[in-house]
Amino acid sequence: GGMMGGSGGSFDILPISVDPSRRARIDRIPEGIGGTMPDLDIRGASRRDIALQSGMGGMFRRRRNQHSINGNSFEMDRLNFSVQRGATEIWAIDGQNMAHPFHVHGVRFQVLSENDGPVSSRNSGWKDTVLVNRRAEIAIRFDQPAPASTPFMFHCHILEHEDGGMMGQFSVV
Ligand SMILES: [Cu+2]
Repeated sequence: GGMMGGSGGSFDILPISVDPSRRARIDRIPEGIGGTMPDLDIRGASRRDIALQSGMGGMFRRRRNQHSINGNSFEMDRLNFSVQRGATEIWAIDGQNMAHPFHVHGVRFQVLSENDGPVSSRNSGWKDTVLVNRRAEIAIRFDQPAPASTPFMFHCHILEHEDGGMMGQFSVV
């Protein structure tokens, strides 16, 4: 196929040929630009449940403490948990029947499942944000350090949700 453009007729500007036999996931980086990037090894990974919660009174109201994660609305002085540097964890994210673009700072991750099923091709690569459409499991390896004084954040990327408290902080030590 090709893309068409111009008002005075149509012409090919970019031929695109998709090879459906190729995998969408990048699972290896050529040696010339730095080498391998295998899938995360999730054997023995601990599991963490992340519930993204919207309170009563309207899901899109921008009000403090309207939204939360695991029952906690964001507090600047709260460290929600600490992760061991170098560890790999599986986060089971529950969007509670609403779609939330979930973002984690300081890491890249792989999506393991969506709604207990296989991962869509658009989510098969390395991610720092994933649209959790009800539920998703992600695997994260925590390579970047973050002391408790300057922790990383994890949050929904809907502005009304994160401003309303759907955000937390974790250290990597
Ligand atoms: Cu949200």
